[in-house]
Order: sequence, then structure tokens, then C-alpha cells
Amino acid sequence: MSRAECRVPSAECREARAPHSPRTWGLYLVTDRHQTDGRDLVDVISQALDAGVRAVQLREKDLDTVEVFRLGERLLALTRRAGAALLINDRVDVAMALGADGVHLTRKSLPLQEARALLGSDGLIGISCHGLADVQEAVAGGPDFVVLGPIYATPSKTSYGSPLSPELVRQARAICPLPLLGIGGIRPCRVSDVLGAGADGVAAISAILAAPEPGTATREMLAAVARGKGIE
Ligand code: 3NM
Repeated sequence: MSRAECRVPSAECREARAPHSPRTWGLYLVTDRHQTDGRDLVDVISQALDAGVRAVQLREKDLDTVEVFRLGERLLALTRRAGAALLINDRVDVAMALGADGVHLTRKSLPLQEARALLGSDGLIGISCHGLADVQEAVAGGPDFVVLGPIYATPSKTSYGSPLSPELVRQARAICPLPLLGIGGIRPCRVSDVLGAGADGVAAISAILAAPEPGTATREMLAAVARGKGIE
């Protein structure tokens, strides 16, 4: 569908014309510079991009605005070169100032409608959900994709309580027509259960950033996604 035909920016319409559709990313890499074992985050992300990552979320909650912006500039140069998408966690202002591909919202972020009004229909909006009620509410608001978690126990984030399990992915799938990704404790050996339950892809931090060889870890995760989707 051409942009001219697409007068109503429905989620399906945005998805169809987005250069990077979250439905096909397979792996959404989330940053945490505290998990790189002392290595420069940008170098580690660069290795993951070289290995095929199609989407990165800059999520460095403890940085000042100018620091997030400067890091975003460096990552955007890399993601642009790789043809990957860069989304900024929470900060619609930083995403807009950078000209990034979109924003990733949480329960504490600007409401979805306000973020959409600022970003316009071309900006990708992902939203974190932690249960079925969240998913239902999120879907009604029209984000471009939903990230559900934590599916498994994760040392990366303990504030959202017990793991949800792949069974919850199955239930979320039934009420979520949008691209749905699972996050939290995702390792290659768990990908088939998450995709088998209906997720379109997975999101991860430690499996890639903390790996001794982030490029190899990325390839293993992407291979697991391809197997889970029946592509290989
Ligand atoms: N969000 P790892 S779990 C950033 O449930 C994040 O919304 C989660 O890290 C959620 O891949 C999580 O190392 C941490 O488990 C994911």
C-alpha cells in the first residue's frame, strides 16, 4: 500500500509499509552496558549487527539525557549502516531528536496516544507488557508491536515478579493480532518453546551482550529463531 493510500494510520497499515517489520525481526536486541563484561557497548552491538541483528533498543535508564543522546548517535550510525532499526526506550524526545526509528514504551512512559501524536504514523512504537490485561490494553491503543515478559526468570530485571511461562504467550497470542515478542531469560534453547507458543520473535539482553563472543551468540539465537519458525 502506498503512503498516499494509507490515510488511516492503522497498525496493519504501518506494519505493511514499515521498512523494518517487527514481525520479521526475529531477535530484538536490548542494550544494557552493565552486562558487557567491561567491553564497549557500541563494539558489542556492532558485532551483533554484523551477525544479523535487525533491531536494537537503546535502554540505558541510568544515563543523563545528553549521554543517552550521544550513545544514540553512535548506535544510529551503526544501525543505519546495517539496515537495522533503532528504538529508544521510553524517551520519545530523544528518539525524535536523533531521528531514530521509534520508541519503546513502558508502563511509566508517555501514554501511547501521546507518543504516537509526537512521533507520527511512521515512527515504530513498541510496548512492554507483563500480563494479559496489559496486552489487551496495549492492543487497543495501537502500538506497532508488543513485548511480553518476563517469560523466564532473568537476572536482568527482577521488578516484574515471577516468570510468565510460554503458556502465557499462547494466551497473549490469542488476543494480540500485532507482532508479539517474548522477553526475559531467552536463550537459544528456549526459543522454540516461545515461538511454538505463538510469538513472532524474541528479545534479549544477556544472551547476546554478556556472551564471550556476541557475534556467535547472535548467530546461534537467529538460527534458533529460524528453526522455531520452520525456516531451517
Ligand atoms: N524487560 P535478559 S525482562 C528489559 O519483562 C527486560 O518486560 C523485561 O534481559 C520484561 O534477556 C527484561 O538478560 C530483561 O533476560 C531481559
